[in-house]
Amino acid sequence: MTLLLSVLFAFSSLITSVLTPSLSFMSEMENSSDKIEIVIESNDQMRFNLSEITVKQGQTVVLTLKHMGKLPKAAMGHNWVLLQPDTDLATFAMKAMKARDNEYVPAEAPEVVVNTILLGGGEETTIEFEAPAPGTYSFICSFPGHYALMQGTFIVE
Ligand SMILES: [Cu+2]
Repeated sequence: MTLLLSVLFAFSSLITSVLTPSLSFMSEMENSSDKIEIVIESNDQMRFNLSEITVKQGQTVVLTLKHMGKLPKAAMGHNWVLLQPDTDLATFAMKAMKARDNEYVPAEAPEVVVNTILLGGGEETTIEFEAPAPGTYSFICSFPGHYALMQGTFIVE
């Protein structure tokens, strides 16, 4: 079955590459498998609009965080912090709270896989990173008091 599918796939790829100009074929491949673009919104009600994000191992993740609110960073700052599987969120949030000088991301934190800068209302930022090893990760906003409402699951398949 698997062999048949691969043969079929190879055949259809061949047809596609014959029929499609090679440049657009390549960019199609990039969007569908090598690269995934994610947009996550946050707001003045202290919420993300996504609670689960799924990517594939080795994919280049291009993640844009948008702050759709109006409140300034000092009052309603939001970031997106990806944490290693099994991180205790309450413990990490406590540590993050003390890292005010580093926008609430502890400088030496093995729990942090990757993070964005801290945004105020109306701002947005984009980060690009390689999807880590397969597993179930957590993401939070590490601004003091936000993680309880602003958290979600990041799955790498
Ligand atoms: Cu926040």
